[in-house]
Amino acid sequence: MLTLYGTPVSNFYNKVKLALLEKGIPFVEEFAAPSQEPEFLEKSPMGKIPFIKDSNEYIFESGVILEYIESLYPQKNRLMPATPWAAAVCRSIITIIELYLDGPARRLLPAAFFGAPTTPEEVQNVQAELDRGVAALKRLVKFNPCIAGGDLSYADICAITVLPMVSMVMTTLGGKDPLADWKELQDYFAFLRTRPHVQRVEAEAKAAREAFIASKK
Ligand SMILES: N[C@@H](CCC(=O)N[C@@H](CS)C(=O)NCC(=O)O)C(=O)O
Repeated sequence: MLTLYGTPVSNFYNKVKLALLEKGIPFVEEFAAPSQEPEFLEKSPMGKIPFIKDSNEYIFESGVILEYIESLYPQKNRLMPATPWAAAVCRSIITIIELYLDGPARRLLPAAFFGAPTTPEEVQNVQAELDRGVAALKRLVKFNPCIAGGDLSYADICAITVLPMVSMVMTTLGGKDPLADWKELQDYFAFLRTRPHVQRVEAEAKAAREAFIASKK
């Protein structure tokens, strides 16, 4: 059976976990924190989570893991659209979310959750980058009913596991949530949150986040 390593504190871990659940692939979860220990780097060369083990081989980077499970089970609850064009749209949405929304917000994670120092200028710079990313995302999405149009895809899995962290970081630092006024997105999140697997992943993420923050105090 496949093993998923990491912790539900990580949105990229939750992205892979939700993908496995929605595809209906059995897996077990094993806690792992990022590390630069040589033994860890054998499994995940950047020292990051998540990574998976399948038949004693390790695979890292959430996007690669999603492509791997899709090619293992192409017919089972397909999450990558079948046509090259639709698949490219799905990947474009994921890329915008991860590079231009998660990327900038991630720089403020230590300040938002662990009281690391930051400056109003830094928060403002991130805000400007996020506004640009949100504007790009608005050009791509469909919400018909899913984010890329059509059925649930990896773009939805990414949106619901990654974007709420962006909002959380900005509101925690007293900045403006770049997604709060986007009503169609908030309605779409409510629609995704009717799915039992989304509910499970979000509940386990919240519990893990609260325990993690409490352990750092
Ligand atoms: N591009 C990677 C990002 C993974 C990532 O940044 N994971 C974070 C936790 S959410 C991590 O391990 N950070 C530790 C580090 O950057 O050293 C993926 O998609 O898997």
